Amino acid sequence: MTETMRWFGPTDPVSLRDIRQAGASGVVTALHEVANGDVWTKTAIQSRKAQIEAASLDWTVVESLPVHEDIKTRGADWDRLIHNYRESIANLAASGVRTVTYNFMPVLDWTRTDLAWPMPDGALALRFELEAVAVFDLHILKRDGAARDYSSEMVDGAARRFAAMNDDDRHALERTVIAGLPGSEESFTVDQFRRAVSHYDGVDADALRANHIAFLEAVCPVADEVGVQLVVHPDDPPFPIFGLPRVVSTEADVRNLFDRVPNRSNGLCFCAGSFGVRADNDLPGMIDRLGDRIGFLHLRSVQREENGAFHEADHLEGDAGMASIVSAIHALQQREGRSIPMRPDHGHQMLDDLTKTTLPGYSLLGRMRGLAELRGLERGIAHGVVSASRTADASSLMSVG
Ligand code: DNO
Repeated sequence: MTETMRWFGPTDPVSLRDIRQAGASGVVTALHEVANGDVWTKTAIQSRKAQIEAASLDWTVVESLPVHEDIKTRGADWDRLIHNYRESIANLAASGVRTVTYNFMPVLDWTRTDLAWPMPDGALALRFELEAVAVFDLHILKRDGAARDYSSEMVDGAARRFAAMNDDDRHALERTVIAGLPGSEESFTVDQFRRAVSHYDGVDADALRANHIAFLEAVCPVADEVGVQLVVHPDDPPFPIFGLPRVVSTEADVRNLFDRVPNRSNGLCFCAGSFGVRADNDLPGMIDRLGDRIGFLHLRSVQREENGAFHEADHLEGDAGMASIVSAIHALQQREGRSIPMRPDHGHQMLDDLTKTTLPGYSLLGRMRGLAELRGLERGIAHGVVSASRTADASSLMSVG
């Protein structure tokens, strides 16, 4: 794997030097300062690239070139936005940046309900609870018909929970859900969020799928021509929330995209944490079967809990089965003779980072730990030290004390 770390640009509290010392050879970044829908110019791309290279790192992957809501809903501005998207792709290719991540999630990108969930060792993890989403949806957003989307037990539980919250708790939940997590590119007040959700009235899962395909059909020919691979990031979490459809949640969803738009630039960002929330996603099997389309890897593990909740576990723990995933990646790389860019996705807030201002999920030390563990796992597999057997569980290899 080509080891990278995400960097949010010059304002990121984690510096390029930190990333280099953490052991990455490249960064994954975006021109976050460019408004969603505007063209990324050659000059702006070149200048960011030069800054990265001055720190002896590569700009390995773009994450993300955001897809404007008017493309997702096929709104009035579609033609202009597609034109701009194509131009940004061509400009990136001209600067030698050839892997471009995007997502097709309506309104919200990744969503969590608690950004500081204490782990037994005192580190802080990100967590998602469907019941907390229900509290926001039913009692703060007050979305029409929302109660239909939750079980009656959850509706009752949400009512009790809302009643027990004070104003600060309610405000904190609201901000966590809709203020925008790092990289989300969008941030909403409750009114703005309500309006944004209403733009999807009449856009169901089938319509969203059709719009995704129309987007790919419009941009992939240009990407093919200039040698860029577009990699779609799966839905996080991989199921509908706030009544909004989500259509990149399973192997069948992704397979359908490749069947419908076979262009070679149509690729996948395999995010183990996002797909791994669903127990019906067979993660190593997906790597085997979708392998030639995988251009980028997000490695992270979630621990599933009851009632649609999950939290982010240590990279080698939780439900992902990381040893089997890295074994499948190793086999894919051997088969195809390539090294796939990988980033340790998120990390716990731990050690000195507990006293610093950090971006949720993107503090340095937790990700550095993840990168070190994943790198070690891959080296072990490559040297035949770690069994590549699909049943091997990395956590059982040594008892660390
Ligand atoms: C979260 C990230 C996502 C991802 C986008 C890709 O940590 O994985 O925000 O960057 O969905 O467009």
